[in-house]
Amino acid sequence: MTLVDALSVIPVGGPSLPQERRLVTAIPGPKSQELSRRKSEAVSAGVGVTLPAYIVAAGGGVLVDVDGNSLIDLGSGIAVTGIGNSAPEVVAAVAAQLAQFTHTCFTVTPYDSYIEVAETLNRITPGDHAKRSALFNSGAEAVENAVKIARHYTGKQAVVAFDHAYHGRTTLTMGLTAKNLPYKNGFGPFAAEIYRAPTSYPYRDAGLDGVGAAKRAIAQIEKQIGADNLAALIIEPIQGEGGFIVPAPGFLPTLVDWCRANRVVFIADEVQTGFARTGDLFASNHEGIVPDIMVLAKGIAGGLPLSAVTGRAEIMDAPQVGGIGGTYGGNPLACAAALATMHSYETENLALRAREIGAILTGRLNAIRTVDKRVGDVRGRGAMIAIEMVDPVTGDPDAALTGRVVAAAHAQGVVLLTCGTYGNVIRFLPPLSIPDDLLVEGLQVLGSVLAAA
Ligand code: PLZ
Repeated sequence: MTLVDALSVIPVGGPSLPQERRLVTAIPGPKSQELSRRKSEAVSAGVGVTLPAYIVAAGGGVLVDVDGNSLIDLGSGIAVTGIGNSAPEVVAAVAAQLAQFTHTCFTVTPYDSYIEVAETLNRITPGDHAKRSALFNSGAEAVENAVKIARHYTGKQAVVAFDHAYHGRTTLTMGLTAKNLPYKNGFGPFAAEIYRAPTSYPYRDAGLDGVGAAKRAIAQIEKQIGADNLAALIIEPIQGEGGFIVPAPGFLPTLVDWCRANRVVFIADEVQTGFARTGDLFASNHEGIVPDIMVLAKGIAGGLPLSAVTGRAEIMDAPQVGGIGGTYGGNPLACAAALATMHSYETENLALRAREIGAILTGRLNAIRTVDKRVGDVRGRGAMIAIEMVDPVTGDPDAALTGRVVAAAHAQGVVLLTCGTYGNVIRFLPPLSIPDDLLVEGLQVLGSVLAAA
């Protein structure tokens, strides 16, 4: 068999894939380029692509493309495949469910796996009060439902989101999301009764501590909205798309206390931070906060589309029967995947693995920062770490440098993502199944492309 023949045999995904970076063509290779041409003819131009290498198999810490290149995965499909792509326990659980039934609609004729997912979420999320959960498909859909439930429970309408927030792309969630391009531009009008408050951004907030930042936000909310009109405050415990912004200590607990004193529902959007990613099962645990409602998605089901709203029983039970639902929410395949995934998070101590990955990331990235002042900040928790690229003299965001570095890393076979309101943050979200040596190799590539940029 020639090399070309060997590469034309599509490998099976999962952790048994060779855990190596292997470049056999330029990135993207000829087959990917042909698919990009078909994409532009067939797919809406509004659907963008970060790295146009078309994938045929993935697992452990690699993505294998149609040209036979093996790329180092430092993105997990945006923080989704925490337990790895095609993790064997997920494959087995979904295959077993696939042979039984694929769909009934839980709100027509139900099945037990939906209940078991809800029971698991109620048990593992912060707080030992009575809880209820409801299941949906996407993060945005879950955010929408969290807001609907909070409004119904409080009888109030206003919702506060924060600077640098990201909560989705639907009409309600676009309004909650802060950044105009690419998410909102031209898609208005946005939903009513959404207000924005200042956040805590320690790198750019010099001198303002967490309690001070919370007081600033609360003063603005009280002046401009009034707690009597406010149903909910929604916040990501670490802001994801906005730039991996970890708020100063005291910020989140002060907001939670104010919400509780004012009958405002505190919603933690843990869509990106959830499920072991930050080195704890949930980022709220690092802050010692107990949200009234948590919104969960991404890492919950090993790559299958599932999202959840979990919250205090009295809040979650407020809507009328039939008021919450949807055709696919809590699909049986996604529930089977979620049960296998959540079982692994608990029994394999993947939070510890996230902390180990975090130690490698922060150690190497801080070493780069000490010699390259264009790396202004290294921040994040666990396997959710980012660097903020700046002009070393003025401290201004440097989006152009960020773009050059990431493009060069892609060409070297390392899947890296950016984020940040100013487009100047490079984020690291490796699958927790990545071997150490592959992670280190990815960081070495980053170091060399940065030095050359
Ligand atoms: N809340 C905190 O991070 C999704 C967006 C990718 P959906 N983030 C990735 C993109 O460019 O569309 C996200 C999030 C937080 C909500 C969402 C929305 O989750 O599953 O993409 O709807």
